[in-house]
Amino acid sequence: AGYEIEAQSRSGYRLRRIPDRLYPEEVKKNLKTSWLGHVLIYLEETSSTNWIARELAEKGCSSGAVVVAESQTQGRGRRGRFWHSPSGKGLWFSVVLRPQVEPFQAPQLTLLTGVAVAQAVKRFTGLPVGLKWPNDLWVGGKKLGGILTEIKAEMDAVEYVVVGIGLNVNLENSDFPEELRGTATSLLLSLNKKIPRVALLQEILRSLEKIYELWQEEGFDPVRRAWKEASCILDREVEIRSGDGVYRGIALDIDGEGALLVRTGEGEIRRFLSGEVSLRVRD
Ligand code: BT5
Repeated sequence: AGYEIEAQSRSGYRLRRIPDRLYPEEVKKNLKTSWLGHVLIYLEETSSTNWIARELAEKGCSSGAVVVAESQTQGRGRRGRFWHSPSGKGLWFSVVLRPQVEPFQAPQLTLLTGVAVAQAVKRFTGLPVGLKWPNDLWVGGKKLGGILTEIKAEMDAVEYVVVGIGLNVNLENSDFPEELRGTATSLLLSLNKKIPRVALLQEILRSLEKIYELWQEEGFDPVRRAWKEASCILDREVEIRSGDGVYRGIALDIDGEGALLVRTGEGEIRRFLSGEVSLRVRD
């Protein structure tokens, strides 16, 4: 399994090297969460951890079950886009949650997860991560990670949510396909050093559990405040594609439900529940 053990007659054994793998035994050791990640499925390679998490949820797994993979062959972004997930280089994982909320509140989980990941990365590496509404993690104008939230719900109650997190940790430039090299980055590229993935994953799971509990107890308000602090789009000029329209304006705020408010013209403020935001660079 990649553990290097030295044996010496009469003196015993010495563990010389722990492999850079997200083995559940390693992740669960000193995890220090109350429930998140206590059920943890590890896969060397899978299609998409979101798919596996969904299957688990359908079978009735408890809230907080986590699926991690070293690599994904069909990692997904939103609207069927791909997520590049090379082996052993990133954190590609999904969490099953069963929040007591109505379906319209579920998108708040994307924002909440962004806050959890940004805070964990900051604590662990010192690197400030910017949040771009609704699901992007940014560093230095490039994409460090993304979140894909999928829900199953009745009209008035959520059955489960699968939150998929992709974070580029130890990818070198050559680990990215040509078309992503100009727009994507990793912690390794930003910090110039390799980051231990097990410890970072533990930090993220602890952070996510804490902020999720806060959200369930106190609602979206404290999450909204934390999100605004980490946002990299507020007060900036943005272009947003939503439905079949493209709008330009200043990103003003997110409201009490997590929708983005953009001032698109004199006195006109538009509210977006979904969309693609890009920052406009003035020349
Ligand atoms: C996202 O979608 O950013 C959500 C990504 C979620 C990935 C996780 S990994 C674990 C779980 N299992 C899955 O199958 N998915 C989740 P979106 O905003 O639609 O961005 C997708 C776009 O980001 C693509 O069209 C590419 O341009 C770009 N992209 C793809 N892979 C990337 C990478 N590794 N780093 C940076 N950008 C990437």
